[in-house]
Amino acid sequence: MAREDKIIFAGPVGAGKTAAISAVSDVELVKTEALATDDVALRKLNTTVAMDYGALHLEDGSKIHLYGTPGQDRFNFMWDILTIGGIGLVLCLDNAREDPIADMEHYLNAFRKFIDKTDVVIGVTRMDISAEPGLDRYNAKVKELGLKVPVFQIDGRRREDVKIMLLAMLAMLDPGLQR
Ligand SMILES: Nc1nc2c(ncn2[C@@H]2O[C@H](COP(=O)(O)OP(=O)(O)OP(=O)(O)O)[C@@H](O)[C@H]2O)c(=O)[nH]1
Ligand SMILES: [Mg+2]
Repeated sequence: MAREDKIIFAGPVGAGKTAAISAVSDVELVKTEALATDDVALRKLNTTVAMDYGALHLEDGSKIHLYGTPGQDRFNFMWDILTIGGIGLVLCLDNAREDPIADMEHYLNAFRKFIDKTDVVIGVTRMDISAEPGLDRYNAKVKELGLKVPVFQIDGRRREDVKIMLLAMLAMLDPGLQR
């Protein structure tokens, strides 16, 4: 049966949350971006200040609503608001940042309450820019934290990469579903 679900994208500034939702969305993206200031401006021009919204339409008629959070901690009040009603979390991590493994731990902790009730997948972006750390390092850390989370290498700009990761999450949530 066709259904409507909500998935949330989280992760640090520049990890590709807005890019990934934009790449995979079948509707025009609703963005709330502002010109970056302070240290964020060193990474990129624009940054999400409230949320992104996009949607993926599946062949069975289901609609997956996609919400992107702002990466900056100072907007973390939006994180709790945006997770309400969500069925899963996509954690995007920028492999070219200084310590992406520490970033992973930070965001898994920040969203722990939500993750305890739902599922999470990790999409590591920008591995074309920095090949290290490898996915094995992420997997080892996930295990150390006592979690079971699949880790994908994705290019946030590629629709297929993002779609495969989302379908994997939906299959985890509901293995009986035919898609
Ligand atoms: N080279 C490379 N660039 C990528 C990849 N994935 C995303 N990008 C680019 O990296 C940038 C990511 O920026 P955003 O999508 O705005 O990042 P964000 O996570 O929404 O950041 P905030 O909203 O500031 O928290 C964009 O310019 C993307 O086109 C990747 O795998 N490789
Ligand atoms: Mg963004």
